[in-house]
Amino acid sequence: MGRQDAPPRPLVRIEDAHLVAEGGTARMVVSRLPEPEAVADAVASAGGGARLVDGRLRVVSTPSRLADAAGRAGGADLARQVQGAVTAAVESWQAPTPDLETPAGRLPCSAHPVIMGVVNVTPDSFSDGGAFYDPETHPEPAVEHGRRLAEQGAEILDVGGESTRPGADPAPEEEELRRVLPVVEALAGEGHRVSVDTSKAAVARRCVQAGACLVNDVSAGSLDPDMLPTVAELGAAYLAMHMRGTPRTMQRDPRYDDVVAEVFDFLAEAVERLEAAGVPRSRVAVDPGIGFGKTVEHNLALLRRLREFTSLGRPVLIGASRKSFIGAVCGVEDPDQRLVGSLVAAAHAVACRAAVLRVHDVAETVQAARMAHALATGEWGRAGTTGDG
Ligand code: HH2
Repeated sequence: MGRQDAPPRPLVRIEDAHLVAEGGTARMVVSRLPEPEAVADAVASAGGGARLVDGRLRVVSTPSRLADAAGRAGGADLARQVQGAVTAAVESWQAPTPDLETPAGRLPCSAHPVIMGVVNVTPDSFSDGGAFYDPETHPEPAVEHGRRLAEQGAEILDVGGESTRPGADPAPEEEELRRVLPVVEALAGEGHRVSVDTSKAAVARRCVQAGACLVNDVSAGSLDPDMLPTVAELGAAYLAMHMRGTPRTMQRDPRYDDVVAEVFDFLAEAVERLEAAGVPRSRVAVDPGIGFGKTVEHNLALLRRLREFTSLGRPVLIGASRKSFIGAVCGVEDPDQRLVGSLVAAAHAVACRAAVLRVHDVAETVQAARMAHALATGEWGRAGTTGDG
């Protein structure tokens, strides 16, 4: 049976599971459930609470009671699928973040928050456009900036040659390569862990061949059909981000019925799509895409309910640094002046179990993230070390 014909597996998102001990109760939402009305009725007839919202079943139950209800409504196969999906989601909600496998070794996401330093090699990025890119002196300012961020505690350097700020025009492939390739080569050559921020398969290919270990694709493969097969072939790690439309169009009146549900389902399906293309889950991280086709309210909802994304069982990256929703909330026009708001957002994301923070201000974020992690987990001894990867 081709993949197209395979029935979709239920997707389970845990909303809250404070009560979960062995077999305890969780508040969960199940998408892509066959016959959701029948399952909702079966849950209700067993005395449980169930509600259908946009075809998604919202239920307070235990994994086994929900599986029993699915069995009564849809037979043993559905019961097994639901049991498997719920158990995996509850386990991911409770367990430490899984590490990310990369060709440069394991990125240890479970031990402490990982800081990804932004190395923009663009003339037009929203917060630091042109600061590290001048065709005359290229690539030295960007390489020097990357070195400095690594010294300050960045464990990954994210090199990008195309601005994704709202309304930005795409950079031609040759131009993007001219910007990023020498920077990737130099930083990876010095032993730094490098990711390349690109939506173009050809750029990803050249940069991975030059030593990048992670492809950070804000389009999750939607802008270039060659992207997923290329990543699979190269054996690189991959970061799938949610975006509505393209950078040019994404801020034109974005609307969602339920932004958390829709972004979650998109990322879950992206993980499945990647797996089908030959990129194993162990090499995939996910990102809800703060500011990419979202209003201030959407960004706040995604951040407030960030922990729900741990049900995906993959490391979650957050890129909130200096973004305009921080400017809107705090009344700060200049992106350069949004440090305090950015640090609060970073600390909140860590408390909600974000594994990786993509930031411009590395030294300050290292301190905020260490403190937030220590407060959330009680662990502090190993924060900021590079682990054993
Ligand atoms: N944000 C930007 C760019 N790339 N990648 C991921 N995974 N997540 C993000 O939130 C993200 C990203 C935008 O920030 P910046 O690189 O500073 O600006 P610009 O795109 O204008 O270069």
